[in-house]
Amino acid sequence: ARLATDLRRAAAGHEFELHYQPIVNLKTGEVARAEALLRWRHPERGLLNPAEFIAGAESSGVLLDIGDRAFRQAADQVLAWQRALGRPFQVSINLSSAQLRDDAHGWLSYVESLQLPPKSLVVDVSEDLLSEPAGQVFERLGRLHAMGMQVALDDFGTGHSALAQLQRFDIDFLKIDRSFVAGLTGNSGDLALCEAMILLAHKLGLEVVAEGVETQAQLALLKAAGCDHAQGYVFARPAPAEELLALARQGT
Ligand code: G
Ligand code: G
Ligand code: NA
Repeated sequence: ARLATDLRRAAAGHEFELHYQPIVNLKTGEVARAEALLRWRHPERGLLNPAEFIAGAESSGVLLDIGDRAFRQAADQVLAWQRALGRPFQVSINLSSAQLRDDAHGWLSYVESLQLPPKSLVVDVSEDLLSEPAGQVFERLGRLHAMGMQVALDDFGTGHSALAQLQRFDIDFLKIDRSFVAGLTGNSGDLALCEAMILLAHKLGLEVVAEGVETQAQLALLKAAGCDHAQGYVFARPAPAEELLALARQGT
């Protein structure tokens, strides 16, 4: 209850901000997209990562409000960057399954009102989405696509989804969970799993983003396996919007 009260106060007081991590196109080296990640600038505890508040925000229902504000902010940001860069740029933003289902807070209508250029936004949803009743999810993904947005399946390989569900839903990107990337250079079989996920995704017409890439050795293995995009500390940590713009200008 204390956390819920804190979170509501924080949302109203604009204590939440978005940091952005570049997503690098491994074929061209270009930074043409970034992932928006929520941070809580707590008055006493400093800058907090989602791990420290998302679960509490979700269970207390406050995440619908916080996530909605974050979504609007990311949509405004992508427009500003496209104007500053004079070229297409894409921002991906995380949505909880509850947010995707519930548009009571109006994030979808807000984005519609902006009339963003196609492919300005990617919605990152968890693999658990695939176990939801198909009708509702179809309808929602259809509306996102009709607006020109794309959809990425986050943390792929860690959930409980049946592979059969993958081809039933209209998804554009598959994001390989960083736990597989972390094991790439060991003997764990993670290299085989990454290669198989990339092959599967490509067969289904999806592009692949590897998450949590920390070393040049991991990067080289992913490139050799045909991975399309990567993000991680090897390129940059999540950082405030100004830093992302500088990276997007210079490429990598
Ligand atoms: O930044 P960090 O790696 O700690 O983020 C971890 C997770 O927090 C993300 O994978 C995502 O599930 C969640 N998250 C981050 N930003 C947002 C956001 O803006 N909205 C929602 N709903 N979840 C977010
Ligand atoms: O679940 P999601 O993919 O949104 O998680 C992103 C989280 O991972 C963020 O909290 C971000 O700060 C963190 N992150 C980003 N790049 C790296 C990385 O290269 N290594 C590790 N360990 N974490 C990363
Ligand atoms: Na994500």
